[in-house]
Amino acid sequence: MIGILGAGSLGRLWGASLPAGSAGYLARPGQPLRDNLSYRFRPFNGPESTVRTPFLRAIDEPELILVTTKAGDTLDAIAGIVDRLPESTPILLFQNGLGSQQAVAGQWPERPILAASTTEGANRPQPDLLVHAGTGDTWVGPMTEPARPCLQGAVALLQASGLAIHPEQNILRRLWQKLIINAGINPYTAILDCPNGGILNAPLYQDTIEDLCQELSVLMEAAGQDRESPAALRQKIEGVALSTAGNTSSMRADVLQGRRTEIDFINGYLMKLGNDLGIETPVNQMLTERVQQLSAH
Ligand code: NAD
Ligand code: KPL
Repeated sequence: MIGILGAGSLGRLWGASLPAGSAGYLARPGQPLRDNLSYRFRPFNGPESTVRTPFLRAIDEPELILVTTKAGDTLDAIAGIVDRLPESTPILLFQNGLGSQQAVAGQWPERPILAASTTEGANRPQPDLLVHAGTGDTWVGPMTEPARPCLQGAVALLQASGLAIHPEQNILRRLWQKLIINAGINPYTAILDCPNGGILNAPLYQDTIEDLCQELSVLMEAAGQDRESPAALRQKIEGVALSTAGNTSSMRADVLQGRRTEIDFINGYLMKLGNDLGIETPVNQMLTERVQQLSAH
């Protein structure tokens, strides 16, 4: 049985995609016990159906935990359930950005902590409706030493979902690549209140993207990642902005719905890294502060 911590969009996508009976949600400590969670599922292709996924009982011993909370909730969410898990149970983190993964690995270095980078897209236009809005790929890799021997087993369990899952020894590299894209698209969409493609002609974007990519390039190299030129990073950011031109980014969606954004784990993470390494990051700082002003922080 796979345990899912965080029954939001991504957690429900896993609940709907894994074979019936192979996954269940972990209740928050103190949450009244329910038998199951029932919701409508609109797959990427095919007809809508109703999914009913159980809540795990105290006696259930999940063989893998998927953590699908927002980055800012992740440490507390795991702290709430970790004592009931054997030390050998792999914990797989699905958060966007960086910072939360290192915090969890640093808190529980003796546990098998894995991280995923996924380009699957799921959202909930209504509380009881889960939409699989975009199919993609999911890479899974180790964040702590004890996770290395668990990688293939975790990937095999997730492959039963039919989604495209791949093992990745260097998961930090994947997370950095996604971070670059999110840092170059998400805050602009939130500040400008526009879909991803709408940022490209906006003066705010055009006036700052070159300096942002310069900061990203220096930070990546200082963090031990392969050096990529500012022009190459800009090309990647604009390629994704164009290929997802009509999409509402997760950060814009959070602002529109009055939810806390993940800015502290995207441009905020980069700003903090710059502070720690003595690298100036004025554009990351400006974007972080402007998004923080828009949402509940
Ligand atoms: P979401 O807000 O829809 O879901 C998070 C869920 O976690 C919520 O239901 C919330 O109530 C629950 N939660 C919070 N604290 C908890 C706790 N202590 N115990 C149990 N549950 C708790 O967010 P999401 O869109 O599912 O995204 C989750 C993470 O996955 C984010 O970091 C996001 O960036 C990343 N991600 C999401 C998608 C996507 O398509 N939705 C794609 C890639 C990455
Ligand atoms: O990952 C995304 C997000 O919205 O968080 C992008 C790539 C910007 C697609 O919308």
